[in-house]
Amino acid sequence: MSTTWIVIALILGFVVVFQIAKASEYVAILRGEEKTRKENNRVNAFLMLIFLLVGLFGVWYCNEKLKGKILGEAASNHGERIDTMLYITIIITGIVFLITQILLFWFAYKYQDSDKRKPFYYPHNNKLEVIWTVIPAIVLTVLVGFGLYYWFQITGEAPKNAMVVEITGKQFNWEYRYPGKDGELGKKYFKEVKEAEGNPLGQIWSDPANHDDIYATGEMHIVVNKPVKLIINAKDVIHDVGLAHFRMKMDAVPGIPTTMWFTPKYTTRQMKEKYGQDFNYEISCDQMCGKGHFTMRGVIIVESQAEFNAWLASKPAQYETAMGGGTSKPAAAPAKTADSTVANKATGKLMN
Ligand SMILES: [Cu+2]
Repeated sequence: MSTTWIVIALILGFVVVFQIAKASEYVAILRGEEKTRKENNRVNAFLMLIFLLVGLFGVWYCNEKLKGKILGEAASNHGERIDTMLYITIIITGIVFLITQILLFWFAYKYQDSDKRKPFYYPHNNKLEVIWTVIPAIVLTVLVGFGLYYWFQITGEAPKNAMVVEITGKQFNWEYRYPGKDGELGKKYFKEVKEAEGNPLGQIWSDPANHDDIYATGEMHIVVNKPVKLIINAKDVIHDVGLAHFRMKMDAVPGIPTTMWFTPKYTTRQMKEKYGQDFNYEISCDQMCGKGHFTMRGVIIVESQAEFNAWLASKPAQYETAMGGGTSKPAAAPAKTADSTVANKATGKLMN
C-alpha cells in the first residue's frame, strides 16, 4: 500500500516540476530569452561563490566540532607512526583540496559570461600536462611507499621477545589461546573442534605442546610495553580483528592464519585515568560477518607483566578442562598429568 502512495507522490512531484519548467519557459519567451539567460547566468555565478564559502565554512566547522573525537590517542608504537602518516596525508591533500576548490568556484564566478570580453581558446599545453601528472605521481608514490614500509613492519617478523596470542573469530565472538610454559602453541585441526568435549579450538590432544595451552574468551590480556604477536584464525566465515586504539586491523580467514604484531604503550588503567572509567581497549569485527556481527565486541586488558602472570596462572590449561569436564574422553589422550616437556610422539596425524 505504502509503495503505491510513494509511486503516486513521485508521479505528482514529476508533474509539478514539469509544469514549473514549462511555465518558466513561457515567462522567458515573454520577457525575452536572452535577457533571462543573462540573469540566470549571474545568479548561478553568485551561487558558485556562496557554495564555495558555505562549503569551506562547513569543512572547518566539522573539523572543529569533531576534533579529538574521531580516533583518540594512538596506544601503540605502530599506531603513532600510522597517525603521523595519516596527518601528513591529510595536510598534503588538504592543501591541494583548498587550492583547487577555491580556484574552481572563484573562476566560475569571476569569469562568468560577459559581453565585455571574449573567451580565450587554450586547448592544450604539454608542459602543463607533464607538471600536473608528474608532481602528484611523485607525491603519491612517496605516501604509498611510507604506507608499504609500515605495512611490512606490522605484518613482518615480530621481535624475539614478543608474546604470542592466538585469536580466533567465530559467529559471534572471539576466542583466545595462550601458549603455556613451553611458549609454544599446540597443533590444531578443524575436525577436532568439539565444543561439548571442551575442545572449542580443535586442539590435537596428542600434541604435547597443547597440554599447557590456555583458552579464554571475552577479554584478551596482554602486557604493556611488550610486543605482542597475534595469530589470527576464523572458524566459520571471514572476520576481521579491528583494534582502533592500536590502529591495527587484519582479516581473520578460515584456513589461512594471518599475523600482525604491535607494542601497547599504556595500560588499561592509565587510559581509564586519562579518558574516564568507561574506557576500554576494544576489538571490533571489521567484516560484516552475519546477523550477530555487532555483538563481536571483545575487550583487551593491557596490564603489567606481574598482573598478566597472575591472570594466566589463575586459568587452567584447556587440556585439563577437556579431560576433567568433557562428556567423553578424547581418544588417544595421554595421561592427565602429562607435561608438555615430556616427549610424547603423537599416535594420530598432526595437522595444522
Ligand atoms: Cu565477525
